[in-house]
This record gives sequence, structure tokens and C-alpha cells, in this order.
Amino acid sequence: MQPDHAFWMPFTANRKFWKAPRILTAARGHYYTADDGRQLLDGFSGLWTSGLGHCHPKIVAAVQEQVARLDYSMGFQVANDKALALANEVAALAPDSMNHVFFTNSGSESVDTALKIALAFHRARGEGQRTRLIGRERGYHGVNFGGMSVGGIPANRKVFSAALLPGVDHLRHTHSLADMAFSRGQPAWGAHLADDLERLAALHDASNIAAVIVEPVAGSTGILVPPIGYLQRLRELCDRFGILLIFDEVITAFGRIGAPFAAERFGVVPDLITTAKGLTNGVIPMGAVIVRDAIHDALMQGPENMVELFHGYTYSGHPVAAAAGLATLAAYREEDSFARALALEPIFEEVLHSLRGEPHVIDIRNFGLMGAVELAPRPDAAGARGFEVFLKCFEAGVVVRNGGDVLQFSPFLDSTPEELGRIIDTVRQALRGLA
Ligand code: PXG
Ligand code: PLP
Repeated sequence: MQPDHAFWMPFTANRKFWKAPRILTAARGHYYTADDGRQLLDGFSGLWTSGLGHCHPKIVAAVQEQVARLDYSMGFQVANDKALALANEVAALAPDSMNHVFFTNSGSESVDTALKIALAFHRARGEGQRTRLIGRERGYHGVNFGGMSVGGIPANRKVFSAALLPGVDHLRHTHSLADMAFSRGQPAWGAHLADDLERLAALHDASNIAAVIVEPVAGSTGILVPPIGYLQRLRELCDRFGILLIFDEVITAFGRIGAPFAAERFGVVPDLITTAKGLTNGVIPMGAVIVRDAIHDALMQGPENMVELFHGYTYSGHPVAAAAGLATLAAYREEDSFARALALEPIFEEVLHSLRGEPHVIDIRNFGLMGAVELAPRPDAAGARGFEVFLKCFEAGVVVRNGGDVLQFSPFLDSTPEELGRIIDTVRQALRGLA
């Protein structure tokens, strides 16, 4: 039997979806084409992935060229030219002391890789008791067992509760409607929330904690911007306690907040940075973990013929993905994408905050080209309003995303003010027609 739709959709209400499927068949620049021929303005840059726009000609050409030149190369004990070139370029873009790059295929894999490197580092230094991992409430670090365990999204954890990693704890999240609703950019209130690490360090004893992982700007949970001074405080506490600090920059890296990395934008250098998405503009799946020299160097010991880190993926450093990455980084440079995104930030902020006062809007948050509009949940139907806005916008030819009742925006790094206006006006109309 040939099934109608064998495709089990990720993070989707499958049964509802197949009653009225939304299917895309092509894309170019800032628009998707749907299977009914409609053009849709993409207000989410893929899934935070595609800041340069879809089917960027230089990335397409690089992939086409590479797939016909070296389609795959064994990645263990053998390297390919594109992967090593990309690693060097990523390291050059990263903070000065971070010159080592481990490739993965996704954000989830980057997170699990970073957690494993943190544990291996402490053990190699004779502090093998440092095994505890600290995440943060409302954090999203992907769906693999490590990332899910340090993650703080209740729905993602609930069913797998008994299988979560042991020895994990969470900092308080940084959101408070009462103290920061409608902040523009970084909230003034909340730096003290970083001190929650002192509580966990006292409870577990700091000497048992390996690493803290946070998103510099929390994305998936509905965009929580770090309070002024919060990340600096977290860095100071990690230094004081000998705990590694991991920035999960799967969303924030590569221009999304007007800089190559959040580490640069906020002036806080972590010990490891996890990336994916914008590394290849979403064209070929690829992630990377960027590692501080001291961590890498501590692991380069023992007999020289021995594998130093028993970790890696079949597709780590895939040559076609690496070619896409090289073309993507070249395009960011040639188009001055990070500076453009930074220049667009105040315009985006203005347009986004024009939704203040529209029906059901209880908060608006923004940083870089990340924006969120939070709606009051309909009594007895949390998430319904957000999903209805998503549907209405999709019907009106604009793709936005809802995480429950939080509408999320991730415009292209080279968006025009007119496009931003159209996205937000489409949302405005949807809100005005909403029960
Ligand atoms: N860390 C962070 C900070 C992420 O945002 C991941 C890890 C996992 O990456 P992969 O490539 O394994 O999906 C992510 C992914 C949303 C949304 O609606 C965000 C993500 C994925 C799906 C939806 O904001 N981020
Ligand atoms: N499962 C089996 C049976 C495998 O042989 C491998 C890799 O060789 C994996 C899982 C892991 O796959 P990957 O390296 O693509 O993550």
C-alpha cells in the first residue's frame, strides 16, 4: 500500500496538519513558493537559519561545484580541504582565544558535543568529579538527551522525564512581565538573577559543577533578552567557581544580533560556543562547536597515537556542508550582513513595538533581528491565539512563527523597511480579527 503521507512531521500537530497541509515547493530570496503557486514572504528566515535569503546564488553554486568534486570523505583519521578551511574561518571570526572547531550536523549535536567536551576537559585536568551540568529554565538546547536534560522547556521534557541525565540543575529564567514588559532591547531589571548560580554552587558544591549552558538571548522559548549586566555577572561567577561557560549560539551567531557572535555583541567571552543554522545559511545541515584554546590544549595529551576525544559523527566536517559554510561566510563578508543587521535593528524595533496596544498583546521583546510579541492566552486554550495568528498570516502570504502564544520574528539580515512593515501589518490585521 502506498500511504498518503508517511511523513511524520517534527514539532507539528500531525493530524490537524494533514487536514489542510501547508506545502512549500520552491524558494528564492525573501519568498517561498507554495504548492498552489502562492508567493509567501518569509518573516522567519527559514527557521532562524537563512539570514542571507533563500537559494543564495553563491551558496547554490558552491554546493553544486562541491558535490561533483568531493561528495563525501571519510571524516575519521582523514580530513578534507573544505572542512579545514571552514574551521580556520570560523575560528578567525570567533573571540581571540577560541581557535578550535569541532563540526556536527545540527544544533542538538553541537550542544551534546559541547557538554561532552566540558566533562572530558575537567577529567583531563584531574577534576573528574566536576560532572554536574547547569542549564536554565525555559532554555532550549535541542532534543538529544544531553540538550533536553539541560533544557528547560517543560513540554519537551515531560514524556522523557525518567530518562533525563542525572546530575543536572537549572538556573532561574530571566523573565518577569511585571518588571520588564515592553522593554526595548535589554531590560534594565534582572542582572541579579545570575546570582542564582551562587545558590546552585552552594547546594551542589561548586567543585562538582562542570559547566553552565545558556542561550545569550533565549530564542525558542519566546525571545528572552538578557538583562543588562546579567551575562557579565554569570561569567564572573563561572570564573570564581572554575565552571565552564557555554553560550548556545545556534540562533544568535552569524549576524542574527548584528555581530558574528553574541559573545562579541555583549562583550562576554564564554569557554565554548555552539552553533548551527546560520553557519551554512541553512542550505546544508551543519553545526560547529568553537572551543577555547586552553580547553582544547588540555585534551591534547597522552600517547600521540591515541584518539584524544572519543566523539564524532559520520558527517562531521562533511565537504558539501563545509563548502556551503565557506560560501555563506564569504557572502556575510561581501554583503556586510552583520553591520546591515545592526543598522536595521532600530527600524525593526520601532515597527515591532507599533503592535503595542493591539488586541491581546501583553509584551513585546526584541534584540538584534530577533523579535517576539506575546499574547494573552485564551482562557482554557493556551497557544490557540498564537496558532491562529500564524494561520491567518500564512493565508495572507506571510510566514511568521508562533511558540504557543508568543509570535516570533526573525527577518532576513538584508530586509527592507517595507518588508518589515508588511510582516507586522499582516500580524496587526490578524490580531484585530482574533477572538
Ligand atoms: N540550541 C538552540 C539555542 C536552538 O535554538 C538548537 C539548540 C537545536 O538545533 P537543531 O539544529 O538540532 O534543531 C536550537 C534550535 C523555534 C525553534 O521555534 C528553534 C529551534 C529549533 C526549532 C524551532 O524558535 N532552535
Ligand atoms: N547507529 C549505527 C548502527 C551506526 O553505525 C552509526 C554510525 O556509524 C550511528 C548510529 C551514528 O551515526 P552518525 O555518525 O551519522 O551520527
